[in-house]
Amino acid sequence: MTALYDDNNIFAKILRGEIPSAKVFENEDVLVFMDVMPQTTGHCLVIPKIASRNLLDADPATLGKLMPIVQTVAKAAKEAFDADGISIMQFNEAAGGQSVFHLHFHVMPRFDGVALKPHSGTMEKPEILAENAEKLKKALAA
Ligand code: DGP
Repeated sequence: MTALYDDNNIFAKILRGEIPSAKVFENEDVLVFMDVMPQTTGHCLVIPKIASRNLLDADPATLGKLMPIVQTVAKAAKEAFDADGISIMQFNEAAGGQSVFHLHFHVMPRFDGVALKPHSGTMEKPEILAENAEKLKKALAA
């Protein structure tokens, strides 16, 4: 049986402004913000504003609005953090590694020879997240 969207998830709360986040970009369909437990410097998340649990229930039209932003943010993140590459990750259901049940794409700057930190590991300091959000905003504006 397919699980339903629960609007008490943490990203729905971020979208409603009920909890803070280090925002990078926003339009009427998409929000980009820093991952609070980054696996790499500059790790951010791209989410649709519309309620979608994950890739499995998302309307293709939602993906159509999201994916160009994933690409733009990936390019900007490579510049902003002088990265050697970018990993895009996306998990579906607990068995697929998902822990927050609102569709999101991870954008992770990668550096030669540097392994990713653990998934959902250590919380980053708010000031570092804010600093990295600013770097990414600047690269997006360039
Ligand atoms: P996953 O659902 O497994 O793709 O991972 C969820 C990601 O969301 C994980 O990298 C940690 C991050 N995360 C969890 N809670 C919060 C939060 O309250 N704020 C932010 N910015 N990120 C969060």
